[in-house]
Amino acid sequence: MIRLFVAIDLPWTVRETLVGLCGGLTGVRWTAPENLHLTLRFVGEVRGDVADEVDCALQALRGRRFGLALSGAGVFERGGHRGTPRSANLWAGIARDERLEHLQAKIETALQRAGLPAERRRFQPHVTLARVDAVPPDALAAWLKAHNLLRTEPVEINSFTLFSSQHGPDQPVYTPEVTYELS
Ligand code: 3AM
Repeated sequence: MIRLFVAIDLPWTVRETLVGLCGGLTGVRWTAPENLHLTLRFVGEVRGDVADEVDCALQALRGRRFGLALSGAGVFERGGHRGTPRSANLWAGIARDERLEHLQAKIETALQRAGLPAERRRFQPHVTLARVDAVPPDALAAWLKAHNLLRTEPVEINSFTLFSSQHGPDQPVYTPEVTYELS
């Protein structure tokens, strides 16, 4: 079995900006610079033959290049009882771009054709900057206020990548398995 996801492997200029945001809070686990990515589709644990089907489907896809610009920051809170989140992620947002949405939709269609169940969650393009463990709400609000005006110039993205993910001692280890060119 192999754990896979489809993502944009971010150019170093974008990573540098993101790394600059990763600080100023305690009680969070910042994403390692090499792990920063924009997830297009989480695939999950699949058998080798399914991974081959996924690769074939992605090879056949014709996607267009697009401009990726960072836009704002936020927090996703998940799960939990009685208003206490089970987990929360801090993220940097991606400016709306039709070609990015189109690419994500094509990937979704291709993977369903390859036999994967449909993704139910709406696509909310973001880069996870940190997992939040225990941050005082005031400190989190101040961090968000300081960063939600973030805006960068678009950088052209000319490929997307199928990554595998393995547990690492501290952070997961993401390995680019196949890169697909955009035209
Ligand atoms: O890009 P982000 O960090 O939001 O949270 C995981 C990460 O997303 C997500 O896939 C990306 C690469 O690991 N992920 C992990 N398990 C997941 C699951 N069971 C998941 N997404 C959906 N369902």
